[in-house]
Amino acid sequence: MKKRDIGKNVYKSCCLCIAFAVGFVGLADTVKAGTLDVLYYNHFENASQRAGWSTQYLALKERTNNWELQAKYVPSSRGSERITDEVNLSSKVRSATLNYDVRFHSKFEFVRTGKLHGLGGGSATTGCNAKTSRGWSARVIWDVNGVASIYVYHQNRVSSCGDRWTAQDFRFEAGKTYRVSLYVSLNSAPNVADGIIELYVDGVKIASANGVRLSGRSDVKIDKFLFHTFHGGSNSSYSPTKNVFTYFDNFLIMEGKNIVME
Ligand SMILES: [Ca+2]
Repeated sequence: MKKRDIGKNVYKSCCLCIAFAVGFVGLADTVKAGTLDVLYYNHFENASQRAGWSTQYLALKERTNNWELQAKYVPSSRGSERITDEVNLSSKVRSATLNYDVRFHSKFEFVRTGKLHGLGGGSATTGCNAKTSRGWSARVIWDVNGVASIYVYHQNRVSSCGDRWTAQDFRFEAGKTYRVSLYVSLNSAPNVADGIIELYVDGVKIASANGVRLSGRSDVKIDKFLFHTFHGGSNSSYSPTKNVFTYFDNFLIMEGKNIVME
């Protein structure tokens, strides 16, 4: 798995850092201000932001004067071909919010479980790997009929392949665009189960996980953007019937609880 240098995409806080109330703000205002703790930002509107994102399964597309990232999900024997990348954040923090837009193409097939991007720390455990104090991850998943969940590899997990907290009153739908926000607050100490993860869609909290022991070490914090999206899965029951697509835009990761609308 390659590491991407976020380089020019980082708009880091300056010494004029102002107190920023938890709440809802506009993306443009946030980034232009340049005074907030932005850990990662990419809206794909300039060449440096688009550089490196074209891969076998990812392509930059211009649509109505806006650039966005198209993900192509190619059926495989265990869901769809894995689209995974890790971006190191500009600093290690104890709480952060990942915000992004996702549009499911009108012909998208949810099938069974599939992954959407999240945050991680240390070795960022995923993929049914063994528990380790050195790593954790929190991502979003879709399930049958677009049911949405928070999906977490934490220190006290019951399932070796990650635990989930499922939204009760929300489903993703093909053909629609959503603003996803995933807030993570680490446990206060390695042996204390008081971490929090909250999932918002279009600014509305749809699922939350409380009392989670995410990190098992004081030096393992939030330091990675996990760009993960694929169907599956361990067998072809997770696989779409054909190539299907989503579109991503306006990635913004900020320190603290910042549910930022596009
Ligand atoms: Ca864009």
